[in-house]
Amino acid sequence: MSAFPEISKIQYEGPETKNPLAYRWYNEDEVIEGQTMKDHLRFSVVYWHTFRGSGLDPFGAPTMVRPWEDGTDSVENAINRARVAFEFMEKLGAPYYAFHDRDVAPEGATLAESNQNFDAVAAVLKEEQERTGVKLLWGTANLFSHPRYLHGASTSCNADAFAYAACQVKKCLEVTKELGGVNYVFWGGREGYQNLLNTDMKRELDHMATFMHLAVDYAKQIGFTGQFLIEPKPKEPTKHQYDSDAAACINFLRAYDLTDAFKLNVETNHATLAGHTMMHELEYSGMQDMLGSIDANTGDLMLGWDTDQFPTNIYLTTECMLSILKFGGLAPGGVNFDAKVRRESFEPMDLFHAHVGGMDAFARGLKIAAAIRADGEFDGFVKERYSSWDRGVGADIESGAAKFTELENYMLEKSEISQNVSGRQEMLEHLMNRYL
Ligand code: XLS
Ligand code: NI
Ligand code: NI
Repeated sequence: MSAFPEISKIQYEGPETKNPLAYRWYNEDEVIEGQTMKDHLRFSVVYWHTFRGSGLDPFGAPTMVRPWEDGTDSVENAINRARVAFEFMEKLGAPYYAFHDRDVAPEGATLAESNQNFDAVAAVLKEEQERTGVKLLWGTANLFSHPRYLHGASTSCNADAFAYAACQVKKCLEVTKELGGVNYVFWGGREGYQNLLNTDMKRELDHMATFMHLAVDYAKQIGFTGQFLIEPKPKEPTKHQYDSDAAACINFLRAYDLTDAFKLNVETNHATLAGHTMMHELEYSGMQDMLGSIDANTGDLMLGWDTDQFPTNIYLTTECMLSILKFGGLAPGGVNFDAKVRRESFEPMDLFHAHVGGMDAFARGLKIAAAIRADGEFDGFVKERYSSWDRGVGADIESGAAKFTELENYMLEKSEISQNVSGRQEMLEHLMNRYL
């Protein structure tokens, strides 16, 4: 039985179409810079918001109408939901999905029961993956919802919480491998603090690093070859999350010798919560060869929390795609819609509107970014702006030939620096609009 009988496969109809449930820009086989749009974008649907989001907020009850749910926390309901999820992804034409262990299968009364539930649903996920060709972009373990993790998981003051979390990650790695997942994500959940007066920060960070090493070792042991990713976020649920931004994550990975196994999964809303733009976080990760994947969403800049809205702003998606193309793409990562429909958008159909809009915004951003790159005007401007480093004293500094003494001799002779040139910000912002 179909959960979305009124919806057939979403088609590419081109820029002129007025059909809201058609792609105007996302034409999966269209080749851009030598690669299909499908392979550039590697769109992924998240299980947690899309199939577990209820519309619950601190002020009100769930609002989502989901006729396929039977209202229980049973494995049977979870299996039925999994089939609905694949019908959705197939109709959307999204090639990937991502989940937490506890989104797909219910937590049992014991760890053993939870593992059994997970296996039972994973068998259906596998069957549906084979039926539809939809693949697993990444798996992750939910180490933050259950009360046992109230002080955190790997950074808890309670060593048993670390041990329990290890069991969950062990199992989730096994299932991710079994389902052919191409990445495995760690988002810091409650790894952070509310107050330093009760916190041994050094000890907590050491434990977090130990935890990551144990995961990497276990992946090797079972032959899981997917990419490990760490997802920066500065706050929420804790006041300070240890993985606060790309720079903090990269420093952590370097300090604890984890850079060989990890890259970053950069999320737009987390970037802005950290006081950065998404492009900043992408550039910072990319320049250090640490850009792995993105969680595509957007925040509301008027609100200081993770609103996880679907991205529709073409300026934003263009900036994202400029950075992504510059650093050679995301694979094996992808564009994962870690985004949820608003509480007021409660009909199943809204799930389609949200994803079609997000996918189209990214497809258009990709096309615009490729056009900008083909013209090369921005690149040319930047290259010229730094041209003093291509010759003379600049080249001598970069090569290491010029030390302080040589620089002093140079300036004593020259007496003043060569003339500065305008940064032309307004001209460039205007130029950007020519492509939009
Ligand atoms: C929460 C995070 C989370 C991760 C997966 O803010 O974005 O959803 O992506 O654990
Ligand atoms: Ni995320
Ligand atoms: Ni988030």
